[in-house]
Amino acid sequence: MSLFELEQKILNRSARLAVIGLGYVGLPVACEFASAGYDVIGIDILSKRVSQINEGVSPIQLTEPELADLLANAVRSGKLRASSDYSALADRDMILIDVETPVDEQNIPQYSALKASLLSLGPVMKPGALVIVESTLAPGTMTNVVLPILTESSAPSVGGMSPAAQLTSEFYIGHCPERVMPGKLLNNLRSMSRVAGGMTPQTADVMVTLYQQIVKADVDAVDCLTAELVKTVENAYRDVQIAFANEVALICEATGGDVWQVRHLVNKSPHRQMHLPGAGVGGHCIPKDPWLLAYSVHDRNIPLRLIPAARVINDSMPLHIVELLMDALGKYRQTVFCTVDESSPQKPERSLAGIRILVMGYTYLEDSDDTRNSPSRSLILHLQKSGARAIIHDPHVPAYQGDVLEMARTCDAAVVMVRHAEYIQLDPQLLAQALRAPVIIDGRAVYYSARPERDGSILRIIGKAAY
Ligand code: SAJ
Repeated sequence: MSLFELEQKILNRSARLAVIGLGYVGLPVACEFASAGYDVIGIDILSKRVSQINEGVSPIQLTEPELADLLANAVRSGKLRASSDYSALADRDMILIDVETPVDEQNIPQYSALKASLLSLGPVMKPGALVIVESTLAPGTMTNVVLPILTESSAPSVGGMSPAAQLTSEFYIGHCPERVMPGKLLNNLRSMSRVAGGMTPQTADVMVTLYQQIVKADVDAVDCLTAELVKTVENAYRDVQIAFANEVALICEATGGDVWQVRHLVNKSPHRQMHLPGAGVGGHCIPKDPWLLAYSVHDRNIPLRLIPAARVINDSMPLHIVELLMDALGKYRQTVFCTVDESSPQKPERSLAGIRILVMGYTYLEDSDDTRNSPSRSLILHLQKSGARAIIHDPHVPAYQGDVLEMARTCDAAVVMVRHAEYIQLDPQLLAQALRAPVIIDGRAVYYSARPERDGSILRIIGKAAY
């Protein structure tokens, strides 16, 4: 099939679509194209997820209310169905790939899911199919990984295809990186601009036509490398900006400043957008995309310093929270037990051994149920290494739901790791009174406006000097 024919099928809604990977990215995409009138098959290796979707039940709960209805209607209309069987893709004109592309401990991209989907798709896809990878990729991946694997896996077997079919068993590939955010999956999908990277300019143009059916924002036609660079750079940019804010927070703590006031006033200056300092950087995008970008030059002599350094700074913030906690608890002990280590009066007893710490927030983002790469996980490991016991509360994670004040009553101190609405509404004085040692470390400035009572409670806000 020619690209012109593909474009006509897009415009008259007769194009048959598929989405491989029905997670936070793939499922909204599949639903959106189905509700736009396309016949969509969703492929996922998790049979439970496939069954849920075919029953019209969204596996993504809570923070995406509209998605549940969109899915139910798409399935009920027969426009969307899910399967684990790749042979169902044999009649598909366009196949979108939305599988995970994480990095490992050495920050090397792990493409096993991507490669597996390409190896399964190649042999079944029909000649002239358009394959669009939406997963975030290290620049160069479309040319060096996707194209060779698809070429190899779709190569006609000697006896398997007629000579004519073998002549036309070409395919088209492109990269259109996703720009979703848990809690705003459908909103971002519909309203954020997209970059349509085609292996050829003509392919990019057809991709623009496809995405214009669901995206009410710019869809910019570029080549694959540019699309790979745009996505990884936009997130590396954010990571560096957050790291800058975090480093300024450390300076303000040490000098007696208030990073929140400094940030507010700095941002009044034109062309300044200082980001929010905090207890760390989590999620499925920001912690890994800078490493995908860096990997694109791993085999060349390009000395990357800023991008890796930003990752180190942001990944160190949970440990900094533990430092603040040790400092605050030590000072509390000084005031209550009047214990001062004579040998070093400036270094009060800082041990966390046997201490129970209430960790408030386990997701990586406020009012979301997404816990991927959560900074709280890193914090808890540090606490456990220090001999402390972490008691976790999170209103959006079923395993950690509960009455936060009741839980506080069993704990010695609290650390706020996520800016959940429930915590914003909680009176910090009630929290301090519930705790056995009224010590609160606030890693997201939730209680910035609070004034701790003069009853000895200690509220340390990241980026602000101790009272
Ligand atoms: N964070 C900070 N300070 C900030 C902003 C975020 O510490 O100023 C932390 C958050 O607490 C969180 C992490 O960084 O732990 C990531 O936060 P995020 O707001 O960037 O949320 P994500 O990871 O869902 O980011 C996604 C990204 N979108 C895509 O990759 C398509 C990001 O590029 C977007 O800017 C973001 O959504 C958004 O705001 O839409």
